[in-house]
Amino acid sequence: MEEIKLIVDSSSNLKSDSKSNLIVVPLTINLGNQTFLDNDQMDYSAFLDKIYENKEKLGTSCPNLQEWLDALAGSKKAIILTVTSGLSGTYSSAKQAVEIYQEENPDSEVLVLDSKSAGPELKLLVDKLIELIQNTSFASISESIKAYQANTHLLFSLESLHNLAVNGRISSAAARIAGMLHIRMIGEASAEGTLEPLGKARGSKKTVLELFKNMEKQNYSGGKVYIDHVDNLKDAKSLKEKITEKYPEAQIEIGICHGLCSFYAEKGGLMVGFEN
Ligand code: X90
Repeated sequence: MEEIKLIVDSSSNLKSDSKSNLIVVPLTINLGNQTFLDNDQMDYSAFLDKIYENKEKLGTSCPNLQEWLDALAGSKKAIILTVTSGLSGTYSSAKQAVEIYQEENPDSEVLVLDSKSAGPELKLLVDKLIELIQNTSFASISESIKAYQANTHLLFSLESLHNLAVNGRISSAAARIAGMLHIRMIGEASAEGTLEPLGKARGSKKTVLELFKNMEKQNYSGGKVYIDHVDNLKDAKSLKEKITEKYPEAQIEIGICHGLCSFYAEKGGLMVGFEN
């Protein structure tokens, strides 16, 4: 097996794992004049409270070139998977870093992939990449992962769109829903990797039902599912139960949103990555 480094940014809600040669590069969250690196040392729930205490300017920034270069250091072959280029400069900063890396290491090969998504859909892609690294040649990974990606999706429900709206990451149509009290927006990552509203729901039961309905609309039929939540284990569990009722064999894992996804999906948010 070739030694291939797998590098993903922290929008994936994953932790670095030396067993799979996986390195997670952090994005940064800025609350007023405080800066938080979205890494393993972050206390996500304390961070969440800070977001809501903070009345100053809130924002995020993509990893800088040095962070990518540090992650790439020493590798002959590497794969970088990033959060959607439709909402973040992360993909383009990774591309720039790779250019610099390859000038210094002309015989290195680096594949940079745009997930067109965030959170749990990246977990599916990382699982598949680990499998491909073990079973196929480096040259064929790009095509295989793109074929897989055509059959993975991201749905989400959001109780607040405040942080997405103030940072200009959603359209004006979606921003209008942001003002509605007690309404959750159900949405999907579009093919271009932007946030696409699909509908609204009131209360946990309706939200879970809507998410499940939309999964089936997108041809879900028992594939692998990752559900990442922001302080909302209850609804994550109900969704898991709902899926399991109809698809008892489905492999479903519940996880938590790390800093970047917590910042944008906000308290109560659910993100659902699934295969169809
Ligand atoms: O500062 C930056 O470059 C980071 C910007 C990232 C913005 C997207 C993060 C999304 C997190 C919110 C709900 C899912 C929307 C996904 C649509 C593709 C989660």
